[in-house]
Amino acid sequence: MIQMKERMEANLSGAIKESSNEEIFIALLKSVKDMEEEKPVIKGNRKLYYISAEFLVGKLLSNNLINLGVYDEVKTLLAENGRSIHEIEEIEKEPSLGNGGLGRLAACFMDSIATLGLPGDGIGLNYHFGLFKQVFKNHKQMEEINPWIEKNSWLRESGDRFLVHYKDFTLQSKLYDIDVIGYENNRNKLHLFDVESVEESLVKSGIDFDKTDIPENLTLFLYPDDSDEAGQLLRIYQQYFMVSCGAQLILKEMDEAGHYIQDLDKHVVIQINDTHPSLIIPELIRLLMERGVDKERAIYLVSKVCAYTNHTILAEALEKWPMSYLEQVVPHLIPIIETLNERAIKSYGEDVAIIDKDQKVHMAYMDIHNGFSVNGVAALHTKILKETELRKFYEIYPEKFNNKTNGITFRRWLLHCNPRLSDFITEKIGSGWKKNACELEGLLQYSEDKDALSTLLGIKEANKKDLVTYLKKTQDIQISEDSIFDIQIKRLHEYKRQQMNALFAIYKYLEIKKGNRPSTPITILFGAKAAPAYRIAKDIIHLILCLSELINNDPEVSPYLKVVMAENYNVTLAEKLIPACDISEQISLASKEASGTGNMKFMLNGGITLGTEDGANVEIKELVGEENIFIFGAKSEEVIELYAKSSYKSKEYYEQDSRIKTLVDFIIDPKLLAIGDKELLTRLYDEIIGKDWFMTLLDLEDYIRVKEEAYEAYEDKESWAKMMLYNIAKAGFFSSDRTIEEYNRDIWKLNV
Ligand code: GFP
Repeated sequence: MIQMKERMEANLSGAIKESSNEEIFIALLKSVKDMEEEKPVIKGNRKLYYISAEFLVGKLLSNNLINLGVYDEVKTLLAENGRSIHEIEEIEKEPSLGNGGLGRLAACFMDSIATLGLPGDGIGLNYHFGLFKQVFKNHKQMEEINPWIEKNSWLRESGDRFLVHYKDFTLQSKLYDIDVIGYENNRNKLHLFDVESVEESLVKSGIDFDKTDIPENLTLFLYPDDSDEAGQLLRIYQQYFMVSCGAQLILKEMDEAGHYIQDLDKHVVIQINDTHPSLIIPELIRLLMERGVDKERAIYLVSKVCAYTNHTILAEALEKWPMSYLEQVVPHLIPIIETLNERAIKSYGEDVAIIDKDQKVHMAYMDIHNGFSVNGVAALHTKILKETELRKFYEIYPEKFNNKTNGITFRRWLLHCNPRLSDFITEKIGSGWKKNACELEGLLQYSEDKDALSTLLGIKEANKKDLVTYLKKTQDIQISEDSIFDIQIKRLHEYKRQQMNALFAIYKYLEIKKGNRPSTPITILFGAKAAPAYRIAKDIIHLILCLSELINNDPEVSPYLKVVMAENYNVTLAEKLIPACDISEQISLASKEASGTGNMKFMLNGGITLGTEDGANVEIKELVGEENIFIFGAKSEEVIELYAKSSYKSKEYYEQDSRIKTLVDFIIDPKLLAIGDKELLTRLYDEIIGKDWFMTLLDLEDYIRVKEEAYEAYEDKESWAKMMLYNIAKAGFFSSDRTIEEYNRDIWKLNV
């Protein structure tokens, strides 16, 4: 095998010592791409296509070096030449091809699929500016473009080009591939489709652009604003482009492998990740018919090939496209969708129609009727789908429903992001856990070992120090490494309840003002982007930033409490925050967070969960036991009932609990109004008292109580370290390798 040293020499014009970080990065990129190309592509008689609007892959250099087994070699080579791998890593731009958990899950899955040696490619879009870049101005979120594609990147141009027909024009696709290397295994591909005519200069100020110029704007952004008709049409154009290219690629690969089209169901399985790719169902039927397959048979084949993953029960996130919009964009799909709808009604009645009375197409319903598997992403979520949200469908197709609790790749979320902890684990229990995550349980034998526990605390301290330095250097944020790091990082959404954490910050601020100082200072850290058109979410960010300004500049309070919101939260930042976390905030309203995956990342890195009984928190609790997690709040059955009876009135909580009133009133306290925007703060205040759709005030008191308990527990370092150890040892279940094994065993059936 060619050594990295030789590869680097071949790709660098000068010596490593004398080269710039950029030059070294490019040489490494080229060397790694060469190594990847030398790896065989994983093959099999049956292949998976994981189709998703998002693939939040994160930076790829270290990940790929680890999976290729050369990370240490490169690190040493660079160190011998006086260079640091971490500085080189900084050069890489993070592709922002995802919004949150959904996209990051897809990236973890790609890693595990290749690691397990399964033939499975990703299909998505090559957004030039990805999701927007978040900047804070006047304590508000502003959006800017987030370009990431450079001359030298991980993208490889593939020769494949397909024609995509719309009502008024045709576009030709251009395909880029990114290699996905399994850990000590071979190679799959992530296929990202693009269109040559895209014009980046179309974006004028911020992230505004002409939404009607489809050939020029199609792959500019992930999730362009769809608060108006033009935005919704653009999303349909994007989705159709992705699925049509994907379907054409699948059929091309069938041909190349010499398979008969009639045997599609033997050789292909398509996992539809959320509803954005659902149009692949009618498109694939159409393409099969174009090739002479009879309509009934085409519908049959597609229904044996497609499987659907649901990631949310929030009504607004379950896509429903008006027929009239589909007619404007893809009229050739209409007869097929109508046929699917008629068949569903004929067999099972109007109740489960795909097209509703308002002439809207329910994408999830189309998936359920015309796919062979429907899965939720955590035990509780799947239960809710079966019993409540999709009950009618579960009654018709009980055999289709199954649960696949999410997972995360330990390569990125431990080996790469927390080398100290990863080395500690290997030293204690050997390296088998890297391939078989359940071996982490071996750590439990150290639960009474004072040395091991104090080493664990030392690792956390060192990671906290690193984070302090990083935040200071990159964002000029000053926090104390001696404080409790209490972290909430995730998409900004009312159901995730960052606003409840902000109300806690107000409570703590007022307590300290009264002289009730915490034994250990507290740092409450947030990281979150709000969708540009999501007004309340942006108001919550505004509140947090105003609180941060007030609290951090108050000399009476700031030695004991800091509130910080890191700008432009992304995968790179998560990799720094997670290893340094003491308390992991997982405080969604029970029943609303399908799973969560941040909760798993924190647990694996020794963060202790403070959470509701929601999503995968429930499974974390079962694994670690009540004594190693802080649980609070209403349970999902209670919440579901409150919604069913419309009986939750936030105003009653506000009026009847004087502490709640004080905290909510503080949102419009003159001190905050002097910092922030009166209109925005008042709007949020009114929203919480008048609506509070995700029941913040229902759980606020219990949240304060249990969070105080967690802070108190932190004071006993040894028992805290034991909790950390327990959490790490029990995290093996959440390896995405386990999740993918289950998908393969129950749904994909590859290599059998
Ligand atoms: C969504 C759900 C999460 C879930 C992920 C992956 O992510 O509960 O863990 O999908 O299944 F909401 P976000 O939209 O929160 O990013």
